[in-house]
Amino acid sequence: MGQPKETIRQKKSAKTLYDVVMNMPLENYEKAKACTRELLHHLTERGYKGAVTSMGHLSELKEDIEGRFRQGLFDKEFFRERLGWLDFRILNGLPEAKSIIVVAVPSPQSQATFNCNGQKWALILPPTYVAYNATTKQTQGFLAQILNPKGYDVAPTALPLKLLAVRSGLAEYGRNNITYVPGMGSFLQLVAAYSDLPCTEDRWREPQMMQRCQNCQACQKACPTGAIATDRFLLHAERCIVFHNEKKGNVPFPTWIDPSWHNCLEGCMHCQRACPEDARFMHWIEETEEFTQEETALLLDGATQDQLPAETVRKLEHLDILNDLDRFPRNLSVFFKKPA
Ligand code: B12
Ligand code: SF4
Ligand code: SF4
Repeated sequence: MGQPKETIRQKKSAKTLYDVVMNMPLENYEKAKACTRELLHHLTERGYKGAVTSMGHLSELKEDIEGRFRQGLFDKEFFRERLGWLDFRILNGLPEAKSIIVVAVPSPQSQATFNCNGQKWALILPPTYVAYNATTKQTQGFLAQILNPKGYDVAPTALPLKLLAVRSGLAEYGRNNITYVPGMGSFLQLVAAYSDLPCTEDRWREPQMMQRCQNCQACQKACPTGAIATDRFLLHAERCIVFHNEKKGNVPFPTWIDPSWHNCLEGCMHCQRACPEDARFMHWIEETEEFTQEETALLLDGATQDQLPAETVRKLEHLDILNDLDRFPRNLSVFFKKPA
């Protein structure tokens, strides 16, 4: 009581929020605040969840990843192949960006059934695999549709989305290193965009693990490769099946991967299937296709797009796996060699 307003603000708030409040005419601040509220409301109406954080935190995201790199915590091949493209500069314009918007979009599993040797093999494609790029574009378009009429713009990012979502207050980490949003489990795709919408309510925080994980190791026990290790929280990503079954088709699986560990056409669901937070989403399968004995044989043989019947191409397009044809001989053969 009785303290000058400025001192109170300085004490309570993160410097970035303070900067926003102090450097902006009050009416602009109120406009941004109302606009953020409206944006979050529109996202909720669509079944999404979102958070807006200040651009001031970009350097912390960068340092988090680069710091771990300097400490030698990433396998070199994994880092080069999977994280080398991260970029903490604002890409594609919007030099006036003031915030980063991160959105969780609910995402189901899909299923491809293959007929081989008189048996059916129903293989899952995990959440996010179908329409990944389309979901990103549509969500960024949706943000633009809401913000453009208010005079704000959006631009794409190339950021580590889980870290961003957790630190922005939208999600929490599971022990399996996947992020969870209340009401969505881990069945979600993360999408982010830079915006010149000022951040008026920053919930930036240290990385959080779900409370539920404190007394649970179900994912760790279910992971056959030891990727979810006991020696540290950070995933041993080079041990994750997903890292290997998403590689180009001419790269064979390492010999230490037991064929019985494979459980998806691409990706892996062992640690999500074991997770009590995901139990109620496990039967959520949307897009499905079945491939005949002849189609399966062609895919196993490594047929290219122009060697496939139009109907097969349609099915593959529907499941968004037409560009992954080169992986099929490797990824499928492990199942057909296993006992059903
Ligand atoms: C590279 C990558 C992979 C790699 C590496 C995964 C990994 N865990 O890093 C591989 C190919 C293995 C992979 C697999 C999968 N992926 Co992927 N992948 C990515 C990508 C491109 C980058 C992820 C990344 O930033 N990794 C770098 C590490 C360092 O970041 P991090 O995992 O957040 O690690 C932080 C924590 O460990 C934390 N930390 C460290 N110590 C401690 C201690 C405590 C106590 C706490 C709380 C935190 C903490 O600090 C680290 C950051 O420095 C993102 C897309 C994107 N643009 O971000 C998708 C993304 C992460 N993938 C996604 C999915 C769906 C998957 C799979 C679930 C798919 C599947 N079912 O097959 C699996 C999950 C495997 C797993 N258990 O993590 C989704 C995740 C959605 C969600 N619900 O979280 C993303 C976000 C794509 C998207 N747009 O939605 N993926
Ligand atoms: S996705 Fe599979 S291999 Fe990767 S951490 Fe989870 S259970 Fe382990
Ligand atoms: S299985 Fe258990 S420890 Fe693993 S993410 Fe789910 S709640 Fe957390």
